[in-house]
Amino acid sequence: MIRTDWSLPEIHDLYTRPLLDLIFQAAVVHRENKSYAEVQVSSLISIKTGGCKEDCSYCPQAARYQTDIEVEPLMSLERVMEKAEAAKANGASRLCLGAAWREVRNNKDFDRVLEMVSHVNNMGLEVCCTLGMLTYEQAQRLKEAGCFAYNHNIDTSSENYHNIITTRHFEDRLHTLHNVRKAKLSVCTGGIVGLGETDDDRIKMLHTLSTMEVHPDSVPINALVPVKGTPLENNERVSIDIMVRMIATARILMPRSMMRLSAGRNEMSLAEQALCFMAGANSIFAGEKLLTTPNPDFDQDREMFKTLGLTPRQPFKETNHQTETIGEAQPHL
Ligand code: SAM
Ligand code: DTB
Ligand code: SF4
Repeated sequence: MIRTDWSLPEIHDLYTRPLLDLIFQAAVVHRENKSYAEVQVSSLISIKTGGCKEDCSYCPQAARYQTDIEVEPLMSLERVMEKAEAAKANGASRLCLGAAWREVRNNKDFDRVLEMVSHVNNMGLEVCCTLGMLTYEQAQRLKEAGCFAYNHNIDTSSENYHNIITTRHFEDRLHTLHNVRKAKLSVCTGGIVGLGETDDDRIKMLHTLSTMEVHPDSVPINALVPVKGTPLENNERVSIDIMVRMIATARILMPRSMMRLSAGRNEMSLAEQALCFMAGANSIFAGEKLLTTPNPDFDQDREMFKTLGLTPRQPFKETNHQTETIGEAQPHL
């Protein structure tokens, strides 16, 4: 049964259960889905890198921090297609186009992004975009161009938000997510652990996600990748049990959503990742780079899939969504 009325004490009780009990409970929920051994392989392309106006304290692409990132203009369509072909050849079924923008503007750059979306969709890949804040009209234009999903993370609890980002509000994120849902794009939203948040913040973030009117279709759980020059550069790595608790609790709360084991895999052993898959993760970002930081390469992940008996999920496959939108977005071939 899908519930959107979870209470904070209920989520607290799940999140604080003895770890192995929690993993077992989440694994039982996960195995009710007959495709539990299928993992979505999504690849990222940073189509516009660095120079962002926002002050997200984890992000190497914020213009105000001195990081080693080279600021680059919007990538050409040709370059995006080359990278998309390579990702497809390596078994990716979804391609996520990321831009270091505060918000989308109705200009030539957005027109070029729409072209990229349309071309990548025509290759038979699910296209996801993450371009910052979006109006309803812009979300509709993305949908019409063939975009499948939109990623827009809430990152942390509403209470902790202002400690991490001051140039926009938690409600701005919710507003964009509302526009995305209304335009019938698949909703991808999650957060980061390791920002210096408390367990309470993590529980509140899970509460926000699991009490949305409709659960997000996919939920990325990122572990902070600390980058030199950002305010969080010296944050300590959170221990693996936090990552596992987040994924397991999210799996129980949102049984039909894709749980993406996102940033931070480069620092995780195979055994640690295996625990995350056991706890209900069924999606990863693959390819040697996330947006600007290193990630395990395709070969490493192929090896991991072989060892753990996982298989890559095909694009545009029906999921047990609460919404009707997902099966509809077929590639315009
Ligand atoms: N600019 C757009 C936005 O903020 O929505 C899209 C790109 S932004 C880099 C996408 C997401 O990446 C952020 O919301 C955050 O959750 C995640 N992220 C960024 N830097 C990260 C880091 N150093 N470690 C982990 N996750 C990170
Ligand atoms: C998400 O939740 N994680 C991805 C994707 N959505 C866009 C980004 C992770 C970025 C990690 C830092 C970097 O590589 O710049
Ligand atoms: Fe800009 Fe997105 Fe990075 Fe924030 S997370 S600084 S909005 S690129």
